[in-house]
Amino acid sequence: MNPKPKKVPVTLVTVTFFTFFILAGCQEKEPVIKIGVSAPFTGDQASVGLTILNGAQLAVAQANEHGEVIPGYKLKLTPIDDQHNPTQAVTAAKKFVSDPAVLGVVGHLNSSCTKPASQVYFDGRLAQITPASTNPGISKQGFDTFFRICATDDLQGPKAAGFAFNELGARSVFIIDDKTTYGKGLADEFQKVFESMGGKVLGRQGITQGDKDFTPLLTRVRPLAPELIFYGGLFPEASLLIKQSRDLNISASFLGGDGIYDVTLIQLATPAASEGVYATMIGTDIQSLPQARRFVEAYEKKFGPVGSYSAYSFDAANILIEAIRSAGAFDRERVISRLKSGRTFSGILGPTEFDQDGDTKNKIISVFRVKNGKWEHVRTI
Ligand code: ABU
Repeated sequence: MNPKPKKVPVTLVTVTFFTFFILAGCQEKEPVIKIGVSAPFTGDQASVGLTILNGAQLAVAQANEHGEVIPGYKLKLTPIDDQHNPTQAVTAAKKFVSDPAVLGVVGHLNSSCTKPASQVYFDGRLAQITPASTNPGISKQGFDTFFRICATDDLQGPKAAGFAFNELGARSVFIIDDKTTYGKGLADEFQKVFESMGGKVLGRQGITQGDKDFTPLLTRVRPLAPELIFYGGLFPEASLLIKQSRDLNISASFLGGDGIYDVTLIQLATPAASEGVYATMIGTDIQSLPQARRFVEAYEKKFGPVGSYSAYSFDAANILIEAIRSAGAFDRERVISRLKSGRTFSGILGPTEFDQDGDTKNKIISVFRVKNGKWEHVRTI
């Protein structure tokens, strides 16, 4: 009798690899595949971080209602709070990478978190789609695991400068930023273009996230009488800057980026102080998109009003779900290659196609303004 042929090592490796992944999915009560989601879910940025969690949650719930993404497995969303802390974001990324049932991640919010975490995802061969981190440098690191479905600050900053100069008629500005990857980067892009147009920068000051009293800074700004204050940073500090500048009777217009575009800004600054504040946003007005109507209805029913990044997170999760479905197996590398394939994903933001760096080719910047205590879409710029 002929001896059984020995299996070659590569087969053993393959079998072990797939067994490992299949068992990973079976360790739960029911077999699952997971999508991770990470952003600040607690702390002062939670109101925006939760828009990311909720958007992804809706996408996963709808996918499970429509059937199995991979036959035999239920899709599960696994959230980890990064507390907008880069160290926590790296810890979250390591947890996702070390769980073989995780096939993709939606996250993070802050560019200062997304950037260091992207190295972990790259090393762990796990696809990451950020719905909100806009620093352009993140996608220039050569990581084929990184994807982004929003426009970046090398577009947002210049567009904001053009809007300030041409449409607000501002010729002088005082620039404040929060010294983060996002805030400083956006302010740099704004300053470069505003100056190149002939605008005058009367001063620039960095602040620290978590600071509460900006009165000493604003007291120095007041005698300079800038026509505009531009802020690179997020809404918790922006709301205090706005309130405290109005309390000091500073009448300069106030403009910031997508990081200040949140209803919480109006609540914290008060509707009276925030009236007339402008923010650029990395996309269009979701409420105006016919293809987003069902999403808006379903989201509002489940979570209340649609927030800053709800739609971006919903689309990011759906793109991952579609990539997992078409990969057809428990295979991170196949999910990455589906995302890299150049195909068009259709979502509520419209068609999304990723370029060679993983950035969306959808590059839209809008302006919103606070009017009667609400953010109102001014127009796409
Ligand atoms: N894009 C605004 C907030 C997130 C970030 O890029 O840091």
